[in-house]
This record gives sequence, structure tokens and C-alpha cells, in this order.
Amino acid sequence: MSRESVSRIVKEQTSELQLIAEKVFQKIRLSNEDALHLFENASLPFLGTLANYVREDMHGHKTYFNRNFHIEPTNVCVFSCHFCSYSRLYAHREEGWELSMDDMLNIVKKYDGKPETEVHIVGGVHPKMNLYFFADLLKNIKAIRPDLHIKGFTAVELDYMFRKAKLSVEEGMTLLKEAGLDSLPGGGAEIFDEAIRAQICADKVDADGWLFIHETAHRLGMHSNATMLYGHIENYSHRIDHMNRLRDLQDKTRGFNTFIPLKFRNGDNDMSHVPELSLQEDFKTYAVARLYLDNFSHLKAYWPMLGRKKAQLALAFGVNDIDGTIDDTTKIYSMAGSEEQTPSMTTEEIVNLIKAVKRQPVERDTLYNIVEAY
Ligand code: V47
Ligand code: SF4
Repeated sequence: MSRESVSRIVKEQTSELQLIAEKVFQKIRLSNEDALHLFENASLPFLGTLANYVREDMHGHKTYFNRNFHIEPTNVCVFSCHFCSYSRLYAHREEGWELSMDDMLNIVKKYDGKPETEVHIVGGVHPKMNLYFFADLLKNIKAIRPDLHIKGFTAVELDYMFRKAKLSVEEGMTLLKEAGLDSLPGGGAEIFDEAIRAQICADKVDADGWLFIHETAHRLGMHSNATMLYGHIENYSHRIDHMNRLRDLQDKTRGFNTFIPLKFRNGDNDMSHVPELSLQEDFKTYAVARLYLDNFSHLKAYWPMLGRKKAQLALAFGVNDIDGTIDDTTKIYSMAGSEEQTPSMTTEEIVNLIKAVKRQPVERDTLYNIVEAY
């Protein structure tokens, strides 16, 4: 959309919204107050127009995806986050799964000679799967597929592993990096606000711990992603505070690749009584994130969580990435009630999904190097 067409829409807005739009055009950073004003007062068409303007200014019509699969070593977890539909306590581990080293290497071997570029490892925090077990897993995966990028372990899993091994974050991270860990996924961030965290996931790593783990990874030359679990008991200010802490760290390190808002899904968990947000609120969250996080290059709509059709629509609200092919290798969202019960898309399906809304599909690797433009 041209600057002129955007300006026409801006002229119809209140003077406060026009000032915020002017900041966006001048590339002046939005304040927390601006973001709150947008959340509370901006119409969805206006927010979408402005976020899309920024997205096209940064990336044109390019929309990234990758060819990836997941390994979920276990859903047995020592923690009890109330929003989680996936985990089983150690005492009930017979209801869950615990993959052996061989099980996990067999998953990797299934992709022998195939064009997948990334494996995403994430799971519950199992008390018997320790740092050295996972270091061996990384080494073994690299022995089979040295070219595969390993994006592994949320800060929650890492915090537990390092503390159990009595290593500092830097020591633990260096050990995993040397074993083959290439980057960190963005999970476990939830909402940083201490009071909300205490109500939804009291017992796992806190906000400062999460941020310190990512900062350490960045200092060691690794990249990572950042997520935000929204649409439960938090309010707009909590979302802005969360993004503010990420924006501050990104100013320091420049180590984050992508911001991924994750919509709370209420299937079969302790928070099932909390209704899910409307699609309108989802799109507002993507758009405000695009406008506020001026130092994040990429904004991802994770289709296994949102559903592929909604992820496709999100491409008009600032989003420029829809994650990957997945190949039905993750259960986190199907167990939480997502419409994607067996999440898998072929490259052709992803390409068509993106082309259908007149964007340009670009296959990327984890670090956004272009593999193929369609
Ligand atoms: O931290 C758990 C979320 C996350 C629910 O880095 C839920 O590329 C919604 O972080 N409703 C783990 N969300 C997954 C994750 C992720 C996913 C895709 C890509 C990347 C990346 C990272 O899943 C958890 C939590 O925030 N989650 N339960 C639920 N009921
Ligand atoms: Fe465990 Fe992660 Fe589920 Fe929390 S969200 S209970 S840490 S698997």
C-alpha cells in the first residue's frame, strides 16, 4: 500500500492517532502510552493499515516459512503451568510419553536426504532427562545431520537443566553450544509481569531469569526467538510491559530473530473456564506488536496454534512469517484444542496459502537466509 493511501486513512483519525501515525512514518519509537492508546482506541482497519505499512516497508510482500520438524522428548513436567494442556506430572508419567535417545534419533533419520533445514526441540521438564543427556542428543543429531539447524530448549528447560547440573547459565549454555545447539526457541516467556506470572505459572523460571538466559545466548553468538502468551488473565498494559522488556534487551544484544505472539487456547487445561479471545483481538495484538517492536525484524503467526486460515489473514496485520511445514510432529496445540489436530503442510500448501493473499513466499533457514524464493 502506498504512503498516499495510508495517509488518506490517517487523515480520518483523531489527532492522537494521527500523531502516533506520524511517529510511525518518521520511524520514531512508540512509547508505552502510544501502544496503550492504540490497543484501546484504534480501529482494526487503521491498525492493520499502519502495521501493514511497516511490514511492507521492511519486507515488501516477502513472507517467510521454513521446512522444519519438532522433537518433543517428553510431556512429563515438574512444573504445573495452569494454561498447559500438554504436560503430565512425574507422578502420572504413565499417561505421558518419554522418548529414548534411539526414539529421537530415529525421528531425525526419517528426514535423511530430505530438505528439512531445522529441528525444533521442546518439551516438558523431566526430572530424569538432564543436561548431559541432552548434550549427547545434540552431538548424536549433528553426527547424523551436521547441516540441520538445532533450535532447542526453552529458557524454562535450560534454567532447570543448568541449576540441576550446578552450572552457571554461561557454563551450561557453552556446553550445549559446543555439543551442537544452534539457537533457542522463544517459549516459556508467557507474560513477564510478576503478578500475572504468579497466577498462571508460579513455579518456573521468572522474567529476569528468562531474559538473562536469552541475553547469555546472544552474548555467546547465538540467536533466539521470543514469545508472548496472551489472551488469558493479562490486560493490554501487561502485554506492553512484556514487549517493552524484550525491546530493551533487543537494543542491548540484537540477538532476537522473531517475535511470536501465542494465543491462549483453552482446551483441556486448568484455565478452560477462561474464554478465548476474538480474532479481532488477535489481529490487534499482532498489529501493535509490529508497530511497537521497531527493533525486531520479524513477526511470526504460528499456524499450528492459530489455524492456517487465521495465520494467512494475519499477513495483513504486520506478520511476515508463518513458521514451517511441521510434519505433524508437535502436540502442544492440538492438545490445547487448536483446529489443527494433525499440523502438517507440504511446501506446496504453504506456498499456495501465502500466494492466495498476494504475498511472496520465501523459504528461509532459521536465521532468515533465503533458501528459495517462489
Ligand atoms: O511456552 C502452552 C505455549 C509455548 C498453551 O521459537 C500455549 O519458533 C497457547 O514456544 N495455549 C511453547 N499457548 C511453544 C513455543 C514455540 C512455538 C512455535 C515456535 C517457536 C519458535 C516457539 O507454548 C509455551 C507456552 O507459551 N503454550 N500451552 C496453550 N494452552
Ligand atoms: Fe511444563 Fe512447559 Fe507445560 Fe509449563 S508450559 S507445565 S513448563 S510443559
